[in-house]
Amino acid sequence: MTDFLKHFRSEQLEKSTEKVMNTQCPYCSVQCSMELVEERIITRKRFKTKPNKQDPTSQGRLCIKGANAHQHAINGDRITHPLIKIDGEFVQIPWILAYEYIADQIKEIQRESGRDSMGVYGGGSLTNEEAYLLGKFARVALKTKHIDYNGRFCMSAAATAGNAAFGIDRGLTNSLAEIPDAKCILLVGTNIADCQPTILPYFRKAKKNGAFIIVIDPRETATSKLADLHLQPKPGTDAHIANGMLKVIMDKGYVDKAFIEERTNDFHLLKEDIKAIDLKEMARLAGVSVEEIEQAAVEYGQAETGFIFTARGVEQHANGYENVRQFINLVLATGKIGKHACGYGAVTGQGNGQGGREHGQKADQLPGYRSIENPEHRKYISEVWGIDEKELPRKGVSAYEMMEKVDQGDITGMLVMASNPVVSNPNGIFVEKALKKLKFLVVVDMFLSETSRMADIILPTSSYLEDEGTMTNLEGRVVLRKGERPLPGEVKHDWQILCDLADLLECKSAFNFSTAEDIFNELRIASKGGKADYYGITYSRLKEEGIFWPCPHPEHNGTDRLFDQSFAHEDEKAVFYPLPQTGSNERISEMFPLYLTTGRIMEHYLTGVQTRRSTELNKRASEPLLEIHPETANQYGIEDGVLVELTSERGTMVIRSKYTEKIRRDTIFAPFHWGDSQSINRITSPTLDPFCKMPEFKISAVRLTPLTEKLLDTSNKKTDKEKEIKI
Ligand SMILES: Nc1nc2c(c(=O)[nH]1)N[C@H]1C(S)=C(S)[C@@H](COP(=O)(O)OP(=O)(O)OC[C@H]3O[C@@H](n4cnc5c(=O)[nH]c(N)nc54)[C@H](O)[C@@H]3O)O[C@H]1N2
Ligand SMILES: Nc1nc2c(c(=O)[nH]1)N[C@H]1C(S)=C(S)[C@@H](COP(=O)(O)OP(=O)(O)OC[C@H]3O[C@@H](n4cnc5c(=O)[nH]c(N)nc54)[C@H](O)[C@@H]3O)O[C@H]1N2
Ligand code: SF4
Ligand SMILES: [Mo]
Repeated sequence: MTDFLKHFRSEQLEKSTEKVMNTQCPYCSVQCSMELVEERIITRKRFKTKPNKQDPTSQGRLCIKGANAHQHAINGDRITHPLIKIDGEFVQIPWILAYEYIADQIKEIQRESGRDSMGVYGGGSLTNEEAYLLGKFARVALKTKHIDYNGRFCMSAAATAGNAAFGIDRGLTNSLAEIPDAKCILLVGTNIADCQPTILPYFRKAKKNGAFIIVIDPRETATSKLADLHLQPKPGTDAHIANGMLKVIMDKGYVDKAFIEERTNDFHLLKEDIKAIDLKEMARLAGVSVEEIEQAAVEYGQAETGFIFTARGVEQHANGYENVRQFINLVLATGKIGKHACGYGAVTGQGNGQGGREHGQKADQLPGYRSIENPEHRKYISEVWGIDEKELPRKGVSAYEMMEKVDQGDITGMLVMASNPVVSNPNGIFVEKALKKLKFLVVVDMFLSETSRMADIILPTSSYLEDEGTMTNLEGRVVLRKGERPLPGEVKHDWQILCDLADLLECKSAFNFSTAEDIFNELRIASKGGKADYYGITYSRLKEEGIFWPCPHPEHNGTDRLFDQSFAHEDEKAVFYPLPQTGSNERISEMFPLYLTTGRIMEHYLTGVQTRRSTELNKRASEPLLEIHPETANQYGIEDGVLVELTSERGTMVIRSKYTEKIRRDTIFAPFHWGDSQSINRITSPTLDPFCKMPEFKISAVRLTPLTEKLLDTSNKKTDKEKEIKI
């Protein structure tokens, strides 16, 4: 380097500035905290992330998504001004005009067709404060019963099962710190290595300490590499495995009779039925061997301590609720709960998937996990909100059912905040068509997503770097997210937008908040005495460690392990569930001969609106890939790496094939992180679980056509006659 260049370089470095922001990854439920260092060298900016070693959950780890999360927040695609659609084009509009237009539209729609003609659709990325405020906005400012959120597709099966079995829905019953001491761990339909990568070391440690790890997943995954035993069932058959395991556990005498007697109800309802089931039949239905079920049962049954974890692989089914209940039956029958290194966990998905499902975004719910149909709960919340109880709407319908109501013309206006329903709902083609029928759609987002681009108005919101608030991680630990970056352009926080709109809807006094902390202080009171009691948590208490709810008063240390002494039902007992009654309607047939299951890859997050805008992540995975066994592919004339059309009864989508021997021959797998013709939800089934309204994302009957062949064969006629093959 010449002296001149050396001199220039050192001057340049002198002129560089550094800004350090404390933050948390916006993506999954681990909520890994970090420092983001912004270096400015003359006009160039450079970002570096440093994981926070003091983080009690991530213990100083970050995954590839967290390390690159800022790339979407600083992306030039960010919407920084309100936009209104005029003649099909978005143009900037001042906030005040946008607000006035929205308020006028809402008033007109509600005058014309009643209060419930407005729908509100929320998301699990919102902070607790915003999720709480969105629920209040729907009930108090819009006075509509129609509110639900994307968590319906995420945690609803486990949430409903947890409430019914234990009387409370907190994803993990214990803190992660107890995992390394467990002697047997069942991971059912959960791919932690790709979906919550920074907590995988807890499981590795358990294995090192001698734990026997069982994975149940139709695919070999990065998680199943940890397994001592991997069962690869047909999608949708988990309940058969759980029931088979319970039979073995009962036959071999591993049941904890004292625990069942003292701490549970209804064991008698399933005892005889389980005795009568045929293990061979369970194995046949699930597509695994009797020996595998036996070994899993013996290992779990005889272990001194143990955990069962379930996630969307078990839950996103038409019988997802029952699936979860069958696994909880195993936990209860062996008494492995309420003590050290023993428990159950529904592995929460979204950043605030846990908190987002506690404070009133759900159709039937009020803050603190109160019920909107319970007279005492209604009275309490009406008082907190300063309204007449009679004014408080009753329960509405679930997320996908709202789309049906849009289609039927019962809902004609909608506010979407923090979701991309066109890509994440099942039966996506129908959903897109339905949303086109809306008279008015307003979307609050950071980007032009597949949904926001359909809006009449888009309001620009803050990213995780800018938005302060609390998040509740997968452990049930409430943590404080700092919003240290200044708001770009004219962007506002979600909560500010709700307060401003409420003002124009003549509800100013109920939405008179000037900070996120003000909202949290109201949430504390609204949740007081509820199941998800946050009353004892304050911003000043939320330092590095966070606090586990329930935390009923400011001197309380929070509750890291649940059910030590009692369950949360009135009689303090947990409840068994009888044999399952329901199942999937999806049948493979001559026309649709394969099972499709869907899920995630490490590099992308949900519908990809954020991660597809991260250069680094997009470089690593730029299109969806269909995982298919080479033998299956050969059968349908599909080469490796070619475009394939996937078709179900609902529609078609296009995807590139990727050979893998890690999947069952009767099953194919696709991620759902892409939109438009690459959206897998164009073909998924809208059948909902009757208990919790979870769609069956994890099973669709489909057929494959190589795209070139299809282009050549224009007739492509298949008979409508389907030969049913029972699952
Ligand atoms: N990289 C990444 N991480 C994420 C997310 C993301 O989009 N990307 N999203 C977050 C969110 S919101 C969520 S909900 C979680 C989801 O976390 P997970 O539930 O772990 O993720 P999935 O990939 O949906 O499904 C898990 C596994 O279920 C298997 N599976 C499919 N069908 C069945 C079945 O019938 N039975 C059984 N036993 N297994 C089956 C799939 O093969 C898959 O490996 O991840 C969170 N973390
Ligand atoms: N086939 C199939 N479909 C699935 C699943 C599956 O496994 N298979 N999983 C389901 C699950 S578990 C989930 S959780 C859903 C998720 O589905 P979606 O709700 O559609 O999730 P996202 O892609 O996170 O959409 C979030 C949108 O909100 C924006 N956003 C992010 N943060 C904020 C914020 O703080 N405020 C506002 N206003 N906007 C924000 C993002 O830019 C993005 O456009 O998908 C479900 N759909
Ligand atoms: S995606 Fe999840 S595991 Fe990865 S850094 Fe973010 S919060 Fe942590
Ligand atoms: Mo989720």
